[in-house]
Amino acid sequence: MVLIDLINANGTHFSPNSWRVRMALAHKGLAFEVRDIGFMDVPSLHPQGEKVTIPTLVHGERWVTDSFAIVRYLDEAFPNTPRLTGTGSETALLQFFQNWVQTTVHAGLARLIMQDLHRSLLPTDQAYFRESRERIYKMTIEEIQAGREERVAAFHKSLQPMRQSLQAQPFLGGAQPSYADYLAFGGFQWARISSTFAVLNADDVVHTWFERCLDLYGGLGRQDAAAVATR
Ligand SMILES: N[C@@H](CCC(=O)N[C@@H](CS)C(=O)NCC(=O)O)C(=O)O
Repeated sequence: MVLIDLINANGTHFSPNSWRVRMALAHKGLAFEVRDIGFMDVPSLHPQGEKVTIPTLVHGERWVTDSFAIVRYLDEAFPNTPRLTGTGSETALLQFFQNWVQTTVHAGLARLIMQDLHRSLLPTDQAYFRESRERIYKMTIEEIQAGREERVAAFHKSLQPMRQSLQAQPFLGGAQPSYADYLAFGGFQWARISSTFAVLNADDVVHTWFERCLDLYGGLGRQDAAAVATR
């Protein structure tokens, strides 16, 4: 299996949606290779010209794009490994949580790290990234991030649903990590790799949970992020 993943100028994997899949593969104990690309490579990736996004998993002849589709595929293709999606209603609830992660965690973090993220990208990706994000946000990359010191408290407040769960249990999944943990982890890992801005307070249970997630699977998250320290 080959995971196609984005790298930044350090050669570090930063994509939040790819981190979900990396953690899912580790949870299942599945080995994989990685093909490193930049944003500019995405449109020409698929041999028959089909539209793909990152992450994309290639398993033999099979191309699976979209992180949730990849995790469902892994559950089907490797039925003897620990499952991450469940019955119909469990999977629907996970998708609801993914929606919350996108609209609250990713959207909140984006406004705290956007300029740092832009600066961390491959030089060949920066013009495309600026143009596409400025079109979405209808403001400059600099304006997206501006005022973050004043806005970070509102972001912390928005995490209250996670905080309440994590005050009662070590993982969103309970005693053990689940795909819900990897969904939220991806966002915080994206911020950690792309920026030195403290998006969480050290005394926040969400911070403690994130550190716990970084320790999973032999410190998988810390290994890939090690390049940040040498930036
Ligand atoms: N729903 C998809 C979203 C994937 C996605 O948007 N990936 C981003 C990178 S994290 C991408 O491919 N962007 C291409 C671009 O912006 O040109 C998933 O969960 O995998």
